[in-house]
Amino acid sequence: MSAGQTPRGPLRIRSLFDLPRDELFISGHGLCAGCTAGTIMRMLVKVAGKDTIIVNATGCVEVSTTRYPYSNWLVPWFHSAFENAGATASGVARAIEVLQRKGALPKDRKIRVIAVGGDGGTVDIGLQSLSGMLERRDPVMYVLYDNEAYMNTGIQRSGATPYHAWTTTTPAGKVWRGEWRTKKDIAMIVAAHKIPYVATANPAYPQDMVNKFARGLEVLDEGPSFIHVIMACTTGWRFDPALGITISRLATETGVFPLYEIDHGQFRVTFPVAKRKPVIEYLKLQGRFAHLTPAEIEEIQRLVDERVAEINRLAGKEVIGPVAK
Ligand SMILES: Cc1ncc(C[n+]2csc(CCOP(=O)(O)OP(=O)(O)O)c2C)c(N)n1
Ligand code: SF4
Ligand SMILES: [Mg+2]
Repeated sequence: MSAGQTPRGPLRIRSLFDLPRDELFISGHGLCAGCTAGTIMRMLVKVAGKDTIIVNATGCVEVSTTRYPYSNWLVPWFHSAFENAGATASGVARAIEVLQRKGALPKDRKIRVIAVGGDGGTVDIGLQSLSGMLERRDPVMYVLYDNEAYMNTGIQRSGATPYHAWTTTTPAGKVWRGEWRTKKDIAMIVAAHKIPYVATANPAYPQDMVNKFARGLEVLDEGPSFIHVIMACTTGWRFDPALGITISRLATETGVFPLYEIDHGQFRVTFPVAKRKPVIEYLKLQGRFAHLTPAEIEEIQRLVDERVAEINRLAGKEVIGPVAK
């Protein structure tokens, strides 16, 4: 397959060898060693191909990949403000339509617009802008890379920060025990807009992730798509930089971050887990959870169990099993 071709129909990329060899997101960026964002962005533009315009909200990916006068993107790339990637991407997508209508661009040229935003820029300050984009049915695929805090500005909590996680604004001591609110369920908030395609993805399962990117692009003729990607952050989550993919995989193996898609209203878990690993396996590798007591870990396990029960209810059967004893 060459760059620019997206496979038709769901689950067409059977192996990573099916992906184009061309690199459209290249080395030399300033992301921290061990940051999983680079892998996600590289795969994303491989699937999307050359006729892609990226609209990037302010955040780690933006600052680390476009240090003037250099760029790691070999596709057109647009820096939007922190709060309006959705609206900016809408404008770019509609401008392409106008240019095609007026004959300034060939009508049959498929140019895809992808918005990329962090969790702060998506679930908090950019939520209204995203919701407007979804409501208008603008042809944009929105990719949320979720590292669960405002990392670029120094690890402040966001609406996506998980329960009990340490951040600089939710410290861990005698009184405060890290974040005291639970993580906002952004994929379900987006799904409530009834758009053609919503999915969760994880770079530890690259085949599943790239097929979701491909499907998200494929449905754009009908309306927007949204892919929520978990993004392990070595600096903010405080782990050994070699462990990014191991920790990402544990997020799904423990049920913390289930992998599913909602394709035209059809809910499907794309990575069933027969026996879950206990949540402590995920927590113990990360310094942001180092302060937890056994009782607090139990509390988190109970929340994950509840979440898994909810996913199984949506699936109509047990696709994610109990914790292995
Ligand atoms: C209106 C506005 N407020 C604050 C900032 C400062 N700011 C830039 S990036 C950022 C955090 C971004 O967090 P997130 O979206 O989660 O992306 P990450 O840095 O984690 O990749 C903040 C607070 C800004 N650029 N604009
Ligand atoms: S702070 Fe986290 S998200 Fe930002 S570049 Fe470093 S590892 Fe990546
Ligand atoms: Mg973030």
